[in-house]
Amino acid sequence: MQYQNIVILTGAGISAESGIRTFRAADGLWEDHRIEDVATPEAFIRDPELVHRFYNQRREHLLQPDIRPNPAHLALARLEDTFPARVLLVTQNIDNLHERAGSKNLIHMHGELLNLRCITSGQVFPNHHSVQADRRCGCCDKSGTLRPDIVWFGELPMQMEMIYDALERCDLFISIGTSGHVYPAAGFVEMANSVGAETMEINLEPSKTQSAFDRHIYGPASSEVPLFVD
Ligand code: BJW
Repeated sequence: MQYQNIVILTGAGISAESGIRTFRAADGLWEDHRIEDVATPEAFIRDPELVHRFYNQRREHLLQPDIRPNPAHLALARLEDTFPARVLLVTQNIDNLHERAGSKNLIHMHGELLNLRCITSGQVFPNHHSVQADRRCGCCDKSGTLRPDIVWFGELPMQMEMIYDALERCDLFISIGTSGHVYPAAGFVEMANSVGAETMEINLEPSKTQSAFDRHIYGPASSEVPLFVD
């Protein structure tokens, strides 16, 4: 393979064919929920019960036995297996389908649905259960301090230093299944372009940032990603 450092960014579109709703489609999550009500730190202060209910429903859905990694997740894990140390996978998704497919060099830049964080200590706890807003925290023994370990609007995404470092060194950047509406992820393609990397978008339709990419593949991720990888 001609590439030494590959950064792959994934978004909700890669998990759509596993049965997880995207955000901005006509049947997407933002059709039923207002961002300001469920995905901001202010919403959590105002109505923690509502925010927990939103994430409880999504957690319960993710843990259904029929929700599994699809051929696109599996193909990315194979790519990493074939070229270890050359592939960094950065996902905006909070599901666990990449790790279940076998990806290891993985950053969840918008957090993880199966983790809770104590707002007092910052400690992160794995959690597969529904959460009530008044649940007592195991570390500080206070109630109301546990929040989903998710990056909401206005909050700093996770592990940004490591991501920027990888982007500065990459020679191939691939964006899969993301609409390009949310920053800073939507700006990664420009960073990759600025260091001379080849850039490619794989998506069902042209994204908001499509003009920034050198190459485009339009179609369902479950067929297009394996075709590209294998
Ligand atoms: C398929 C398919 C199939 C379907 N096959 N494809 C400029 C610079 C920096 C920040 C900003 C800026 N301008 C504004 C901001 C602030 C804000 C922002 O971006 N606002 C915009 C709306 C304008 N950003 C933030 O607040 C972020 N924080 C931040 O900026 O901190 C400051 C800072 C950062 C860095 C350095 C210094 C300072 C935080 C953003 C947090 C996003 N959180 C959410 C919700 C939480 C997680 C959750 O509950 O799940 O994350 S919002 C939601 O959107 C979720 C997603 O991860 C994110 C992206 O959505 P995604 O994945 O693109 O999904 P969709 O639905 O939009 O698109 C799916 C695509 O798939 C479509 O194109 C389909 O066609 C396609 N598709 N089926 C292939 N089968």
